[in-house]
Amino acid sequence: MATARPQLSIDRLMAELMALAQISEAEPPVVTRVVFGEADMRARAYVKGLCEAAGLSVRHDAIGNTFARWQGTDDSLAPVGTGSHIDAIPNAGLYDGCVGVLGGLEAIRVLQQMGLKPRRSIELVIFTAEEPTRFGIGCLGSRMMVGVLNPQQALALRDKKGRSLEEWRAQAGFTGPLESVAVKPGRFHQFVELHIEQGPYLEQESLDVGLVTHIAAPASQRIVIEGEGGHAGGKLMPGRKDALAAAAELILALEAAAKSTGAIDTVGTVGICEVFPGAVNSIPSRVTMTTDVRDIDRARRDGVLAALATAAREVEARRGVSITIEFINADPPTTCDSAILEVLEAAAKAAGKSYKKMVARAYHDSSFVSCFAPTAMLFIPCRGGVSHHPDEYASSEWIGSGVHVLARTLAQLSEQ
Ligand code: HGY
Ligand code: MN
Ligand code: MN
Repeated sequence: MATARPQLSIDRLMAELMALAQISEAEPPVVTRVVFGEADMRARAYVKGLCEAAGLSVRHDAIGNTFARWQGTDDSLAPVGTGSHIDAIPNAGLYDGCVGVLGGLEAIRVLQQMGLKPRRSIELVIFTAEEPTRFGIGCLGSRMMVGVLNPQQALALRDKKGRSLEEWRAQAGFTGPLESVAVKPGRFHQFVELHIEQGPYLEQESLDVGLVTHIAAPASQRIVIEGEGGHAGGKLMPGRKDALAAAAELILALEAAAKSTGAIDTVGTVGICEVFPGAVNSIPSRVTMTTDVRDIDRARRDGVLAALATAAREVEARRGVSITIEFINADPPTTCDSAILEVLEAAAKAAGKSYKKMVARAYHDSSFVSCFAPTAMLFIPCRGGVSHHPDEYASSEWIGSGVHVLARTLAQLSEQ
């Protein structure tokens, strides 16, 4: 592998990415593909067809995690894994996740075309529901593989209309006990995920790829603020218990706490804020909002959450409202595997690609795979760092570099 130069079919890969992007709940080029919805199911079928055309054997688990396997010569050895997700939040772009799935497939096809006979099988994985859109929690499929989301917790999941995970799963044709999703350590020998950076740094520094050393740790909470409603005109200001005004103070407290850690890696926002009754001339009596706080340092992140809890108690007492804070998730940060990073670095050098080591600020399925297998991530630039938006864009050169380095890395890992 060290000498031969992989011949990517980049035109084929770009055409597949564009074809996948057409499978959307929204008008292309906007991509919306929420787990278990009609578009997600068509997208899964499309990618499965490509994998089968490449001679991979495809199976899925009870939650729809899909495994496309290129059989190695020594079946007694744990496979090498690669992959990502194809679900997409509303109003998204076409590269988030999909570059890792279709780019991973192209890396396998390149190695096949070069005549490699991998010692360890190589498995391409499509994880179910990396995005939190439907059930409010991200990385549903990879979380269940680890067991940090157990079957009982999964059975309690519902979408905004109250439709259960079980109903959605059954409709999607994924059956079997949820207990069967959890995997044992060693399920993969090693795992590498190719993904767009979802940040501006590789492009700004004109670098080909990023070798991810750490993945930031997300925590998400649901906050409900109960005040008192009333007529926006008739009820005078003294004594009002305006739930949205209280929420505004908490949102600013969260932002101040994230900014005050002194570390650029601490981030926080409130992405969802639902106001009840939501009438222009009615004082908000209830607000339900969802926080998203991240850092690569768990203690710093948890310090922000503690500051928010303190602010909530103070606002509650001063405004006479009641505030409940419930965790949705609070995941550990990920340290990527140094041995895999060495292989990635050697592969980048052999491929003549410029690179840097860096932090992943979005979370990824790799955050959870790292709980049961040595894991690392490989980033490619995305224009302006834009992601989770139709303007998301990665050039064929950037994608080609990522696939080239991934192919070399998978070849190396599959021989270990
Ligand atoms: O939110 C995230 O970090 C990921 O893109 N789902
Ligand atoms: Mn995403
Ligand atoms: Mn993603």
